[in-house]
Amino acid sequence: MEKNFDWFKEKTVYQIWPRSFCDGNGDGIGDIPGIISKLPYLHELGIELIWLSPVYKSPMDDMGYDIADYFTIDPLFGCNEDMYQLIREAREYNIEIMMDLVVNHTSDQHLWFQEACKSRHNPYRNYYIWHDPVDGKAPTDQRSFFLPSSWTYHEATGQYYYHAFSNRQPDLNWDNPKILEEVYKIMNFWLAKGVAGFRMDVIELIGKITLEAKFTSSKVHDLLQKIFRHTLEKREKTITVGETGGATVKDAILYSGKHNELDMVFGFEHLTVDEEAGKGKWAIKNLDFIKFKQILAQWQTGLYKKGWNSLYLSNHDQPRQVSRFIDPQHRVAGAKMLANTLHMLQGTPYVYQGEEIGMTNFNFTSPAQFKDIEMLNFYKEFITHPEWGKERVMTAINAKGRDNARTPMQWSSDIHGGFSTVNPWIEINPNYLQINVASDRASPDSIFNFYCHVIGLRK
Ligand code: TEU
Ligand code: CA
Repeated sequence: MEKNFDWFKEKTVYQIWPRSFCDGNGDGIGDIPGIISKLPYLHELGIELIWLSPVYKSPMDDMGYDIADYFTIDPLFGCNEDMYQLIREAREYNIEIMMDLVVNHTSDQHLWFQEACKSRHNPYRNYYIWHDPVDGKAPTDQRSFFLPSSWTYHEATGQYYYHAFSNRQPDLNWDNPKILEEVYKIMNFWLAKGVAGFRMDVIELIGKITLEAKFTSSKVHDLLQKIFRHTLEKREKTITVGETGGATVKDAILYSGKHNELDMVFGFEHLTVDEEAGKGKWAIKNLDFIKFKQILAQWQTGLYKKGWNSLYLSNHDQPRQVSRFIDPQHRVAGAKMLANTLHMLQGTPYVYQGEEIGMTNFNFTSPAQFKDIEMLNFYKEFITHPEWGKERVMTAINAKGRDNARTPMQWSSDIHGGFSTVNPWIEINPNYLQINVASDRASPDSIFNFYCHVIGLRK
């Protein structure tokens, strides 16, 4: 079989964050039957690939990016049969599904971690990263993405375990060859069920050198080549995209240029132009448009004939692009300008749910409205911080908080925006009365009709 590396190059990917896309069973939470009911909509938009954020069993500490069972769909989203039906029915619309592979860490509810915590000699102990206390404290002063420390002390066995994210997302120990075997099984299971490929969550971090944690090494390329050979290589048409927050153009060429690791990666460089260098997402500053254009150009020229680009401005971790890049009074024209800019570049474009109708950030006024662990922890830790305080924290959250992108999809001006028949799990943006699919569909000059046009043009 000759592997086809080009089959996806005229296609556009639509990212669905399932909890907020469409509620099919009236419990206020998006689900797979809801997604199935919207396949005709995605077909009308011209979509031919879906990146589906995690739908596996999870305690939802990080909204599904903390997986407790990689082979079972969480009952909140439906059952395995629903997933197989989605794969089948999507194909009838010439749409393939990419699932989200989250294997830098598991949930602390995963069987492996439950076993690992039973004793230092449990066979699953070194599926994770454990260290003795150093001078009675955590082994390093490494911060995690969501907490002041990346280490949590486990009383019962007297050691710390490492977690790059929440303490309920223990990192897997990729120095243990058994982890590769487990990941082959997970990927081959879903590939056999008919998924076309995967978006790979924080995949650069599996190359971390323990203790420095965030520092990545060439190890990630060696691991990805092994994964490619044991799962994707023998299949004619697959697609993968790696989430590589720290990647440069050079890294992107290594990941995507030799057709033996990934097809493309998500870089973040172009999305750091509104934060103070090296200070992280919450240290907001005026967006530097010149730098934004330069970075897009560098990735275009740098990857030309050497690798492949992903093209995105939005996802479930980023604020709504029209609120980030455009003055409110120019929302419609601005949304079209961003779409035109992105879709006329070389690479694979990603449309995040709601972007195609110009959905905006929410205006949070109280932490009672927050659902995202990153926002809740940031608020809790920094409102008492001498340099921050409540006002600066709320300004940063309204600019960059992930829940801005996680409010219910606005389908119509009906109650709850047509997302559900009951109160959604998270507040809907009150502007759903004006900004929704139904009204955009009805007006020829709408953002939605522009997206249909620009996606069609590429094809
Ligand atoms: O995101 C990884 C990542 O880079 C984020 O921590 C990002 O830097 C941050 O959210 C910016 O606000 C992936 C998933 O996309 C994210 O939803 C998960 O929370 C995270 O990994 C852990 O799985
Ligand atoms: Ca539901």
